[in-house]
Amino acid sequence: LSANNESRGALVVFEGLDRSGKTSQCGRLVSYLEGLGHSVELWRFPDRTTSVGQMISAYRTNKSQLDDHTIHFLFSANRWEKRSMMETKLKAGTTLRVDRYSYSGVAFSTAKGLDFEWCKAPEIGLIAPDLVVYLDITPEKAAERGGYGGERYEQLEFQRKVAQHYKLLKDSSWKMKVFCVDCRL
Ligand code: NYM
Repeated sequence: LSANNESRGALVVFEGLDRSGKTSQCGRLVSYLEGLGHSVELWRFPDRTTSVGQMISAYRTNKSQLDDHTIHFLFSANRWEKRSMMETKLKAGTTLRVDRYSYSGVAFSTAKGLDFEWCKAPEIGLIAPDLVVYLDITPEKAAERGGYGGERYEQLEFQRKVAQHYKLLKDSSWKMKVFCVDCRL
């Protein structure tokens, strides 16, 4: 995809800890852009509508157990299975506002202790975002919002590790044009 092609839609990714406010910020951006007359769609990963997405959901709610490497590949496969649709939409001029993408894949898996380079490898070849908006919130503040539920990653200790790994990723310049929004207040 050529970033210089003016009729191409933009790929804007929102990233952050669980409960950082991605979903509401995404919704706001979509309404704003639609108001300006743009064609915009709100996507999210994991996409639970596919069979891979259903395997991911079962894992996240502790209905299935999977090796850390295996679930890493499933999250990545879930992005790959949407790649051609993503390309078609962007080429047709639709802007995609995506809740989580490769950065979640790498930040969450490296927080579990998997190797950084290994985690990035399956993401190579996916469409690079035009912008990644990182919603910067402390793990403590995020935990206060709405209370964590039964999701296996929604544990304060683990979210602290994820925050550290997001930071490493942000500083690593890995395909990221990051714009940080301070949500700590
Ligand atoms: N997650 C999400 C990953 O571990 N790897 C990924 O590649 C993606 C896209 O799944 N805790 C994790 C982050 C979240 C969870 O939660 C998705 P939600 O509530 O759908 O944003």
